[in-house]
Amino acid sequence: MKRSTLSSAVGGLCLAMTLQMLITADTKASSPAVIQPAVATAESVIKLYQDNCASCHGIERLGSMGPALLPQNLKRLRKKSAVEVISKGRAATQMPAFGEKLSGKEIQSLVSYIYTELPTIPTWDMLQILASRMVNQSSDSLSNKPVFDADLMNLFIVVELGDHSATLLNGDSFEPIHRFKTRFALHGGPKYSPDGRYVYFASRDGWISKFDIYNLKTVAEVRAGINTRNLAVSSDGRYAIVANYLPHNLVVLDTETLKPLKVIETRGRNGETSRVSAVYNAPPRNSFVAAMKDLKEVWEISYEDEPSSDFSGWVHDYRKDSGENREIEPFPVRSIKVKSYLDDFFFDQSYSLLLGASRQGEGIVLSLDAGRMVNELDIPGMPHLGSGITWQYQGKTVMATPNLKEGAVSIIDMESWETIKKIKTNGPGFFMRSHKNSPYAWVDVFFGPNKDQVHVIDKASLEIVKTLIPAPGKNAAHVEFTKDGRYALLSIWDTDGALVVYDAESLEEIKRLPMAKPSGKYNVFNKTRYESGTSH
Ligand code: DHE
Repeated sequence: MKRSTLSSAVGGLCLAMTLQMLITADTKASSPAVIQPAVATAESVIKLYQDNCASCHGIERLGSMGPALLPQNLKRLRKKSAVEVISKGRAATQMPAFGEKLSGKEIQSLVSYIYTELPTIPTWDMLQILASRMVNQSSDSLSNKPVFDADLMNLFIVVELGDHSATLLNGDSFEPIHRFKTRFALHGGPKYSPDGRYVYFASRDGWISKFDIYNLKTVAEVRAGINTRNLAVSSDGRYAIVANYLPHNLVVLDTETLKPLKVIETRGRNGETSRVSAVYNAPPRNSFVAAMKDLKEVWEISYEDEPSSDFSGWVHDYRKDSGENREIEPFPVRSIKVKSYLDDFFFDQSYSLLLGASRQGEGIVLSLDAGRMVNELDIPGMPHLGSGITWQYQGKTVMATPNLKEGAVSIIDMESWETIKKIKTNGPGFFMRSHKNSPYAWVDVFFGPNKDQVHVIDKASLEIVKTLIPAPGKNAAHVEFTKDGRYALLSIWDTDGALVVYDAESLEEIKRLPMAKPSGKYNVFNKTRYESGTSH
């Protein structure tokens, strides 16, 4: 298999020219090499793919709104299951069912097609990342004061998927301050700098955008991957890390310039590479923690200037020299073995425990300090731990997580790890939220006939006390609270949608703002303070 790299293309250029090329934004370099389909593939399959799959999975199968469809990204999906996914759709994703539209033979041929290697493995290396970088405005020419008047800690960014935009919202008046274009198909929560001035977005096709809230401008962008999961920002605000499905790597960026500092290939102890399920910042540890989709390993990546000795056995030792006096490179990796693949995870509030699960529901409690599993997590179905939250219940800390397959919210005691209660809901849910000042936790019913419902759970009695239907027939989902927890903001997830503001105590509607398929909303205070009721 031939590898195409930009570095070989520029191999003949002198260093000065190369550097110039890297500094200048090169839009051509912002797309991975165009891949020609394998000669042996029948034209009809290609047409079938282009007509039915390409709009979400990319013309070249490199992923866009949907994941890349290449053998190296489909390792955990048997061909038989792939037939099922195409025929019946995939739970908890935007993947529709094609069983009615395509014949069995057509589905089979599509499956063979997506498991066929591309003639050239696309690369997206350090040089390509650097060459994709665009700086729209230097920070020297921008004001250090906001160009609007508002409580800077009570601002929200609301992502609108309908027309690939975002709105900066005043969290006191609930008036939009500014609406701007984003990259195509953002996914995962945008992440703020610790002071809340900048917000970083990741799109599914790898673009990272830095938006200056004070000046209402996208100041820099870089394409960090071909098919991206999410990004995290370090506690000191100096670094961002991007988790990719394609290539199989993590990319560390300098947040000031968005220049790539390190590309960490996610190659495990068994020599195989893996997609990254997700990466998060672990504030007290000064590290990023990542779960792997195709490896039974969790990685911790230190961003300390002088990483602790825990990181001296960094993962690349498995492949390289492990001499005792070797210097530790920046962003060293510590790999912890786990018993199952982790598709999703979150932390306890001290960040010493990682609570993770595969989409098949094999849950674990991992001690990051001890570097080993300390308990099992009883969460069958398809838990959505990325949306897990914690609160105090009868003197204990409990965690709660919605389930993408079952109409239930599991409440788990974080000392005994026993399920205290499984609250039955009117269908599987995607997102769960609360706030330390609120007596309630909110969970949506994202899937099924009751997708227009949102349950409000009393955190003291663990009972559903109200079920809201803000827009009958339209998907209602994803809640976020204001800084003080007095108001809860909810999305009507529809092209002709809205953001609905509720009084979080009386549960009465306060305001409704029309929006284009608003998805997530992110409060600066709650996010930068890692509030226990919200995602991190
Ligand atoms: Fe997400 C966050 C994984 C499908 C909307 N989603 C996340 C995160 C992960 C994840 C790991 C946490 C990253 C972060 O915030 O930094 N999502 C997955 C999947 O594995 C899944 C099921 C399949 C997939 O397509 O990748 C999936 N997600 C979806 C959707 O279909 C949603 C509803 C629409 C969309 O945008 O594609 C969706 N995911 C979101 C949103 C967040 C998110 C809005 C941020 C939530 C938050 O409040 O932090």
